[in-house]
Amino acid sequence: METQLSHNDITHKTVVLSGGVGAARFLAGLNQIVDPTSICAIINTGDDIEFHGLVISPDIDIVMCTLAGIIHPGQGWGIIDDSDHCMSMLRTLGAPDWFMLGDKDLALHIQRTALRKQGLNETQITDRFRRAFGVNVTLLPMTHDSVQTHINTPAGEVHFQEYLVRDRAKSQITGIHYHGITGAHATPDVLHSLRSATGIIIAPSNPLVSVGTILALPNVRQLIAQRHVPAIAISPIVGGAAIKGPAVAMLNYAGIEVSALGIARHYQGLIDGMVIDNVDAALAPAIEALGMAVCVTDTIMSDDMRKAHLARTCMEFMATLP
Ligand code: FO1
Repeated sequence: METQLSHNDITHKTVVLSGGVGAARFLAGLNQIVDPTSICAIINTGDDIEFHGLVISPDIDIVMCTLAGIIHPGQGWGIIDDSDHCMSMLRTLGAPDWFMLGDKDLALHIQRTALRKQGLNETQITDRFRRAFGVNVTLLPMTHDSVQTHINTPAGEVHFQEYLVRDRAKSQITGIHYHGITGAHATPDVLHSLRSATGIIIAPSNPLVSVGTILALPNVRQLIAQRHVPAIAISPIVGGAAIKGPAVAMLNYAGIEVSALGIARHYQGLIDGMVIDNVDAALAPAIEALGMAVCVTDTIMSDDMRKAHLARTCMEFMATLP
């Protein structure tokens, strides 16, 4: 199968496996400290949902809008200085309003849906959008096939966004499923970027519902495990808690210890090095005993300086790995 993008955009890059907010903040740091055209993000699409007939790709939009400098800084999703006129009108009409689509944000979903109807795939659409926003990092949706993360709860099975946003992550998790994964394929651009990567970084994203979907696509895990370049992961768990999102409940459900050590065990065989926060320094020897190098640093990306610091530390750490 042909790649969609030019080989220049997907060859010899630092490839970052990405979910939403954590990955976006890390990529914003990388964007500051290396040539953005040397970075390629493979982005989870398992959170995608259709709402009001529109195709919504939250993780792609979160990464793209963060790099474009137009993300709502407090939320980490949605657009800065957005309004909600459309949503309040929908509410008046009795339409579902649990998934907030701001007026400016709606433009992305309207245009994505229109381009899909014209026959463009998500790689082409994302590339068009990111160029329009002046983003120089290559953004690759993980697949063109429909993969939807669903969560089983005692009340039944719900879409990931229903679990997270509508039900506020309050339901007990009794299962996590990637619907459609069996017949899904990573895009040719994704596979090419992994084959020719100069280094691979697993962003501090949810290991199950963000990175897990990417790794579940045929050939992706094998390509990473068999690579000849360094690969590292940044722990999304700091001091036994998740920086953002429902990772703790999901890790507990999956029987993965909620610690940087648990994350290291989860990625064992895929990575050469693990980046953990200063507060977890005591876990370093146990992680090293798994056969990987450890970098202990500040992983809290609360401002641009800290994002750049983490990105620089990760690049320097990767350069020390064989
Ligand atoms: N997160 C929320 O907590 N509430 C929302 O209403 C909401 C709407 C939304 C709309 C577009 C979009 O791109 C993201 C949105 N998110 C919202 C974020 C999203 O639910 C998740 O954070 C990601 O899927 C996880 O990465």
